[in-house]
Parts: sequence; C-alpha cells; structure tokens
Amino acid sequence: MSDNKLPRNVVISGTGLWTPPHSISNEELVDAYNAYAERYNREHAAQIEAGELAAKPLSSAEFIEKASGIKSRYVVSRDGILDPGRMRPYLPERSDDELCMQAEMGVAAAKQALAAAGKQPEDIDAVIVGASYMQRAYPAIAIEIQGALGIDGFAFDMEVACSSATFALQRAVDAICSGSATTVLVVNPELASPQIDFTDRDSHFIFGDVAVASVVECGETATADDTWQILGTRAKTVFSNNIRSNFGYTARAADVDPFGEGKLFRQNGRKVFKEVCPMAAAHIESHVRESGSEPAELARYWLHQANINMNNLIAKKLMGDGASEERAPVVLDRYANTGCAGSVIAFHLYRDDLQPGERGVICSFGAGYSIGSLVVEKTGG
Ligand code: CO8
Repeated sequence: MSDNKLPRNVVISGTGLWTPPHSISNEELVDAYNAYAERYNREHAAQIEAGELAAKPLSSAEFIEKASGIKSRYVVSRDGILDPGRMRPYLPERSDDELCMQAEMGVAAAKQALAAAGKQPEDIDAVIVGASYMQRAYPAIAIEIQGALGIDGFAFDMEVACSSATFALQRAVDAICSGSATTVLVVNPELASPQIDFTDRDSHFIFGDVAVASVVECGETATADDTWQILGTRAKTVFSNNIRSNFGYTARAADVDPFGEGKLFRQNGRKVFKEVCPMAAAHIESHVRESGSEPAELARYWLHQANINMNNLIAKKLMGDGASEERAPVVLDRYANTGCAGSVIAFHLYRDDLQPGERGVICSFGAGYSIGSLVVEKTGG
C-alpha cells in the first residue's frame, strides 16, 4: 500500500472471459489457405507466367507455430473462414432490435466480471468499451452494453488497437480518482476475424476472437475476496505505420474499395518485433521501479499476447534467468493474438496462486505504437 502512486485506493475486483464456441487449428487454417492459393494460382496461371501477377505462396503450420507460438485460435464463425471459395467469416446482419455481435460478446464477459466482483448493474456508474475495431460508429457499443445490462450513468467507446484494454482500465482509474465515477465496467470485445485477410499468407494466422471484462472500483466499496489494488498506470504512444488498417468510411468518397488490396490489417512484422520489444521492456522496467519494486522480483507479468518470441525476449530482459512461463503466462498458443484482450485473458486465468502482497504487471504493446501498463498488488490476507 505504501507504494500506491494513485490519490485513491482503486482496485480491480472482478474479471470475465468469454471464449467463442469454435476453434481453428493451424493445420485446418493452412489447409483452407493452401487450397485457396492453389486454386488462385491455377486460375491465374497465364498472368502469373507473364509476370503480371504474383503467385500466392503456400502457408505452413510449422512456420506459424515456430514464428509466433500460435497453435490455434477461437472464432465466432468458422465455416466461411475455412471455405476456400469465401475466406472470411459469415456473420449474418442483425436487425437494429437485436444485440450486435460485439455487444453480445461484451455482455457475456461483463456478466461474469460483475458476478466475480459481487456487483449489480445499479452499482456501476460507467461502462467503457475498448477494442481494436468497433462494429459501427454509433450508437456506441458501450451504450448498447450499458442498456442491455440495465446500467445507469454513462458509457463510451475507445480505440487504441492492442492497448485499448489497458488504456480503458487507465481511463477507469482516472474517473475514479477524479470522482466522476466510483465503479466502472471495462469491456473489451475483440471481434478480430472480420478484419483478417485470410487470403494473405503473412497475416492469415495471427488473430482470434474473444471478449474480456473487468470491474474497477474504489477499494472502500469492494467486497470480493479476490481484489487487486492498482498501484499505478502508465500509457505511451509513438506514431508508426508498421501496423496499419486502412478501411474506413471515407473510402466511399475516395472511390476506392474499402476492403481492397492493403485495406485490411497489415504489418511489417519484423520491424514491429525489433522496435516494440525494447520499447515495451524499457516501459515496464521503469514503471515497475516507479511503483517501488525491482522488475526481477515481480511475481507475475501478464504480457500482451502477440508473439511468443517477443514475450520470451521481454520476459528475459525483465526477469533475467528467473524468467519462466509460470511468471509470464502464455495464452496466445490457443487464443492467438486477441488484440487488446490478451494481457487481460492472462490476468484472468493466471492469478489465483498469488498471495496477498505479491505484485504483477498487466501490459499491452502494439499498433500505434501504443504501450499500456498497470502495476497491481493482490490485497487481503
Ligand atoms: N507460412 C510459411 N511461410 C511464411 C508464412 C506462412 N504463413 N508467413 C510468412 N512466411 C515466410 C515469409 O514470407 C518469409 O519468407 P522469406 O524469408 O522468403 O522472405 C519468412 O517466412 C520469414 O517471414 P517473416 O520475416 O515475416 O517472419 P518472422 O519470423 O518475422 O515472423 C511474425 C512473422 C510472426 C509476424 C513476426 O514478425 C511477429 O509476430 N512480429 C511481431 C508482430 C506483432 O506483434 N504485431 C502486432 C500485430 S497486432 C496489433 O498490434 C494490433 C492490431 C489490432 C488488430 C487486433 C484485432 C483484434
């Protein structure tokens, strides 16, 4: 408690995780992609031969696991992704009277977080939805979730790509510290699969769908057994084009196909790896020191889940020879990269064994570039 850098005692008092019902292994994904690529190459053989078109290279499950650590991913809809004639999920349009897909995912995670925190909808003052993409511009997904749960107060959406969750948690902390709210529900429904170009070998394997939620409140009102005091938050952004998504509503006015070549997720993965690892490690190191701990002593690092080699490098930098999967848990092997949700999934699944007084960091790093961190300490005991 003595190292709390916040003007108030603020805690995370409950989290929730909604996992989609379908998963796709690397082998299944690669089979579908390769069938698509072979068909494409056959159909365009003459243009490829003439040098007018590039042949589609084949993908490999071994490459994917070795380069990223990803073995499978969860998705809200599987069949369309694995159909070489479609190569995108199938999400039928819903009427305005139905909950949209993203709100439905968010509500499922939010109900778990509320139950874990022992809160009723009337205890919540604000709902913040942070995600890499929003299914629509307005009304805000957060307001739809607020309405579906019967929460009074205010709600808003925010997008900071992979750091949308940690930045949203920071917004919740700031609201509580400023007195504009006492209990905030943060929801991160990452509906990633519609933004993936499943016909692009370099990126078809990266993402999965998921939703997480967290209740953040004043320590004085928290009644849950499992509460985590937030000792400090830190956010950092540096502009980079190395991870970019260009589809947007202005495409109509620019007379371009909003989902055409290069408009979906794309990245220069090598550069991202090289530039983000040292930035993230230095960010965490200085934030942990500021909170009064030595990085090597921290019990747990709930790191962003994009790439196992990145996480191993960062963990080694922070913990030296003490780095282990137990101290920096991995969920990307089965969830893949779930945008901003990855570090919160890790926090949700891998914290029960920590004792009161033990500390850890929830940290995201990714597009923007953006890095967000929270140093937390298990309370009670
Ligand atoms: N199968 C076989 N070979 C392949 C494949 C494949 N699927 N993909 C690429 N290759 C080939 C390449 O073409 C290349 O061949 P060559 O040497 O002949 O040119 C070779 O394999 C090596 O390719 P790379 O150099 O690209 O391979 P890397 O070892 O760098 O691994 C990674 C690629 C896995 C992409 C790696 O660079 C990486 O993970 N980097 C970090 C990237 C990262 O963290 N990005 C964050 C992205 S997400 C984000 O920030 C938020 C976006 C918000 C959206 C979220 C929605 C939920």
